[in-house]
Amino acid sequence: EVFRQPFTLLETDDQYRFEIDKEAKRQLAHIIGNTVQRVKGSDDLKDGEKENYRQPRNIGIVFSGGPAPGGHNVIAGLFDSAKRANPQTKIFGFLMGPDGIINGDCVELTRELVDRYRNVGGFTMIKTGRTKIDNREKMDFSRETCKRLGLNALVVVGGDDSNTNAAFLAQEMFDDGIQVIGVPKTIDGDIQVRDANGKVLCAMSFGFHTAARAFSQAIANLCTDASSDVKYWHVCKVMGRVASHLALEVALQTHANMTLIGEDLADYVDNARLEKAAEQGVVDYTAYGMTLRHLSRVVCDAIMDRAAVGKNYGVLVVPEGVLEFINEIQTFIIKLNTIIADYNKLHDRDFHTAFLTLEDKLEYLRRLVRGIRKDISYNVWNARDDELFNDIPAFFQEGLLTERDSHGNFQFSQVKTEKVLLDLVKDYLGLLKEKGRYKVGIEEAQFTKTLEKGGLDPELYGPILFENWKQAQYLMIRQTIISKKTLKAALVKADILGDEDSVPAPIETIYEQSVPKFKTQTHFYGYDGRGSDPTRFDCIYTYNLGQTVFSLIANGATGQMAAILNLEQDFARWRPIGIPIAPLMHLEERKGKLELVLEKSVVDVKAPAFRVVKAFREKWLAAAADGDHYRHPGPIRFTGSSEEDRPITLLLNAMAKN
Ligand code: FBP
Repeated sequence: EVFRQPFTLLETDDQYRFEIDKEAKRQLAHIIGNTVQRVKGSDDLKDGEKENYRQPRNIGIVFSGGPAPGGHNVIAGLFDSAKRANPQTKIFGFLMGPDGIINGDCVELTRELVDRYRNVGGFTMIKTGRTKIDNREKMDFSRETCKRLGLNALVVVGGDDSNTNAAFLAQEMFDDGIQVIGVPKTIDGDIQVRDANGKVLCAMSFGFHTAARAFSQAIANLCTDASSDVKYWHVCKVMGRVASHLALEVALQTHANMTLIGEDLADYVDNARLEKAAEQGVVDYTAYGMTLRHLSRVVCDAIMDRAAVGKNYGVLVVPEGVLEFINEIQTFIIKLNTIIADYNKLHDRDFHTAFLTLEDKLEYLRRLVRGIRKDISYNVWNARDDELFNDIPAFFQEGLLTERDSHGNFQFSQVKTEKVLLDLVKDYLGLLKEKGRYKVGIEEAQFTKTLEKGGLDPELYGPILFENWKQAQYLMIRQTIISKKTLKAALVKADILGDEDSVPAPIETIYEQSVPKFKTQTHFYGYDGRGSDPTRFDCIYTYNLGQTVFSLIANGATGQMAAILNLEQDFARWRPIGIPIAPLMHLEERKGKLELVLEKSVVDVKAPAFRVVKAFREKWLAAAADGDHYRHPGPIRFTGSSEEDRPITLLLNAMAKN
């Protein structure tokens, strides 16, 4: 509605409050006083204002960070409204992300080019990159580029780190009169903005819905496959560098048997351990949060519960960033970040190029423990760390020692999280199998089928063998059958079989069927969903974001992020706004030191979306003889309305809004 009118204007909305970080006040003085702006439609403007609104402008736009479906429509929305205000306005697209700004590499976007990419996924039109404009030199180059192009405004389409970049650029170019506007992008869905009183300003970044729907379609297909050939556990790692929003949405969309939510694991409290410590008058802080081993046991329990009713298959969803929520891993990451940063500073050399092999890196850590290297961080890594670190598989050690991205983030997408977890699960299941606790009973009907498959007449052999079968099962449970040979020997000993050669065909399969095999297939849902064409929701959302960006620019704003209120409601009720970025920033550990960044939003375990998943957990695990409860959202649809036209987490969490 707002954008149907020929002009827009901004109105301060003073109902929102922010807790402002002292450092943000100091470093972002020009833009820290910004307030929330409502974009209103207007039929007419006063004389001077009209000219101002319609003045020809040069606007640059850049994609920053990972691709997210809908980015091209942000450009289209901006292009259309800018050209409507003045056809002389020029829009420049910076190539390859922030590098394009630093190197002055850009193209002017024509209508023909913009039209070609409307509603198309990816960031293919101008590409993207992860470079951070984080030092004086890069800042100077960027400023020079903007001035050389005569830019009135620069638009940064990106995630939390990119909007952090946008705030610093707005501060830097304030005196040059170059406005900088951010756009909340990321499939991870972790840019969700609320004010200090919990009032929602941005409920969801764009791209999240599409990626979640693409992952859900594929994972629902696996649920169908798993429950058809009933032999695999499909382990699906789902993107989301830190927050588990995508995994949560997938759980709601598919009802997969088990979905881990990192934030929930971090919230875990081992009450028994706390009580035991309290008896001794101490507080055991290790009782807070889940350990990796404990997590593997939780997964094992689920596998065993299903196995107990004959279901040796299932679908497990693991968020990419799950390890970030495991205490011991988080501690490793922080300690290693410090050690690597200290090394780079002290030796003026890069840790990752100085130590090429894993063994070299491990030796460096060992030398810190032995006190041979008195580097700044030698007391950060102690013997206990070394011991725990040596207990984890080499490929994971390697993962923990890989290079951080340019923003100092640990690159979870490079670590085989699912393998780390599965190896522990397999170890533990092996242990339980040995103890005879991981087993499955076979029903008479299933046994009859086995007889038929073996070419034996169930009528004739059934009554005899079924009697014996019970004994065999009993033996297996009691005597911990660990191999087929042992089973046969036990059957011979119990006079169920004459000798090993007279084993009837079905007995061959008894072992196969009664000692469950934990067979897995692993999948990674990430880059594919990022490249998907946007859903109708994301197409409309992003086009409106583009128009909002232009309104903010045309009305002189800077250091603001474009957003839309009421995303959970009908499109007609959406309200475009500008959110001040600086008041959202806080200090966070990056590359071993504290930096001012935009706060990431993780899953709120008290919010309705998670509470629903928690309430249905047991049902979806379906550890009873009746069927599973999978849900099939189907493919992404571009026309018509369907219950999937908005993220379910968005709809549920809106119930607790404001
Ligand atoms: P953005 O935050 O930049 O949108 O990227 C998110 C993401 O899709 C994460 O889920 C994932 O960890 C990361 O990109 C992987 O990208 P890369 O391979 O470039 O690190």
